[in-house]
Amino acid sequence: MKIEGVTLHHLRMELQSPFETSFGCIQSRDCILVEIKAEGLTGWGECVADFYPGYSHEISGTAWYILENFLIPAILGQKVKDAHDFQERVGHIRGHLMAKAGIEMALWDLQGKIKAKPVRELLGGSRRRVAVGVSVGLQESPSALTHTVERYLTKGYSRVKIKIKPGRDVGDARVVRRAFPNLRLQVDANSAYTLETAAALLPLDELGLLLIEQPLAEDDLWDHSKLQKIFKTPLCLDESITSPRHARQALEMNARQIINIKPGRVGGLSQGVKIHDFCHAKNVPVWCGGMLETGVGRAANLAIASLPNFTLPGDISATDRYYTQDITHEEFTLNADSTIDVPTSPGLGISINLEALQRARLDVSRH
Ligand code: OSB
Ligand code: MG
Repeated sequence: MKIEGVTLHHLRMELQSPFETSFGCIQSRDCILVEIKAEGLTGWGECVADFYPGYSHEISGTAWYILENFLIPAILGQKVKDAHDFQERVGHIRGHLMAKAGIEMALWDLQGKIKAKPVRELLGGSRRRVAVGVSVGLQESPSALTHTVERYLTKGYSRVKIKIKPGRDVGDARVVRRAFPNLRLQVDANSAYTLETAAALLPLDELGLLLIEQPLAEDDLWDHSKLQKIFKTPLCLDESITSPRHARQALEMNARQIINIKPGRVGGLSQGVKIHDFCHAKNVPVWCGGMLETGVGRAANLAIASLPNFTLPGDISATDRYYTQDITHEEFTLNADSTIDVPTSPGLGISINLEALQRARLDVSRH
């Protein structure tokens, strides 16, 4: 497809309630929407880099710079065959995986529209609906946490992840476990511990958790492999897996037993599929993480989560868990069995609410 134009939209979206993790509390969420024109069609992608470098060093500001100065020039006015062709063109640009993923997602959307097929099918996914859960931020008190979890259970979520940090870990998890003995429960530390301080988490092993997500540093595999030796509960890596190579090395050194795949974090859907395929061959389950995406990124997450080895529920919640006004016309809703339907229309299967987009927009740049 010949790339005729690329427009970047820098959005700041108000969350429906504050989201607190070990790296801070956010009330609004940045993203960059990438709009690409080719063959008379428009494709949309979402770059999930946020304003503040708490989850990742990559932020909306750096992604904007890299998109404008390096990634857009690598495709504008040129014929790009597909995602793999795109990855080859930008292979010499180190890092900036979220920026790359934003463009790649728009190319998938375009390709689906050109071929009149949903992205799910292009990626090789088969499921029509995907099992999902909800990620619950740190709350004011253990009783507020129980209350919030209960509210989500009432809505129909059957798997809950709670955020933890030093001093708010075993106690919080115990309270939730006591209130909901059969709940599929997991915790996410977002790199808040060291090998030494993580010993405080050992009592979690008695709570029947599905997994413990990313206890140690974002660039660490080795200490996770040491930590896994002393935990019965599977460790799951999020921040530490930024490429198929990291996924392979983590598996080889037993640094995890489960992998969280976020297309944005690993440089695009194509890279997510590679990690999925590799883990599938090794019998290591994966699940789809979330970055508080808009409807655009959520549609892409649903598409990839329809692949067969996504056997654990994803952090892909209904639209109303995130935003009172999303920028897609489509709203994602939770089915009674804690699943969300995968879009079936061509491409990502979403359309943009331009008014809502303009209201959330801080900056726009047309190429
Ligand atoms: O660590 O999984 C994480 C949100 C932003 C950044 C990092 C994470 C998260 C979440 C929310 O846990 C997942 C979602 O529902 O999108
Ligand atoms: Mg995480």
